[in-house]
Amino acid sequence: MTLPLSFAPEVRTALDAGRPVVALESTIITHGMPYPQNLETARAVEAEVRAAGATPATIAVSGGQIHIGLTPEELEKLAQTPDAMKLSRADLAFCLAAGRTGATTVAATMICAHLAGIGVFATGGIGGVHRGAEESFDISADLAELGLTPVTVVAAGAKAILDLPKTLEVLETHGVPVIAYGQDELPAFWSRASGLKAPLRADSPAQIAQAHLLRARLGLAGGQLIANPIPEAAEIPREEIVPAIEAALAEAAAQGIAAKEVTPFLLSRIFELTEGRSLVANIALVLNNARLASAIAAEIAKA
Ligand code: PSU
Repeated sequence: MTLPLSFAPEVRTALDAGRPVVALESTIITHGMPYPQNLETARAVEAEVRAAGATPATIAVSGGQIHIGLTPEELEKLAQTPDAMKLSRADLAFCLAAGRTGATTVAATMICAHLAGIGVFATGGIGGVHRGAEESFDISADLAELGLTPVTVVAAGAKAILDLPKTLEVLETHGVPVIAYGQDELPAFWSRASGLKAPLRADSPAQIAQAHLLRARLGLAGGQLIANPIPEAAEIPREEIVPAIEAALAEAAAQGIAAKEVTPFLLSRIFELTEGRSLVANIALVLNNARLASAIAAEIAKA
């Protein structure tokens, strides 16, 4: 049985030639942002990767195939499919078997990128330990995946809706290097500051690429999390975003929102509560992550 992977021609060509390729996820498109900003952002992120000299590979599932790179038409269609399955490790194979349409989270995108031979992936923010997890046990499968699958994930930290200290603890348990880029502090998605020191710090794409290659050489399972702070001009300072986060969390609790619905609910409520500012920041941080991921992919391709 051959792998159900369907490559966009430009991605196949780039991989065969050993040129830098950056994987991009699709849950951010279907469940992370409203239409049409989701489509505009997906296009802009791909353009950013190209401008940095790499080839973008947006990953999604449909028709029994994992698509590694989408055509403009496929991207447009996906952006208008909010009821696509939100795929993680648990439901990827089921979605393929059922022939359904699915958008890949960080966890599922890592799996697909690795199968496709892509080592670097850019997103907005990973999932993590939800607040109150001591009661709900709600911990994103993204964390365990980072401990299993050898892909370097560039994100703006974990989303600030989460319990960040507990998220760092779980990543440590899974042996995941959490590397802040260009600062000592762990960034918190919409804000550059979290009040937490990151376990590791890197100041150049070459250093991150070296660590990526050495992990493979050492036979270490799992990936790296690169926590890239949002650009200063786009950030929402912590004291401004925290009230919106608190309000959205209280509403989610009152409405009994659980499991896969939590993150999309919180993101969309924070969007409303900040009158769209959170989305503007989210778009800026994803573009910034796409640039850094492209630079890391270029260094790996060189080596
Ligand atoms: N980054 C964003 N917006 C998003 C996501 C990442 O800027 O919506 C998605 C990713 O797909 C990530 C998911 O895997 O949020 C986390 O969902 P959960 O907390 O349910 O694991």
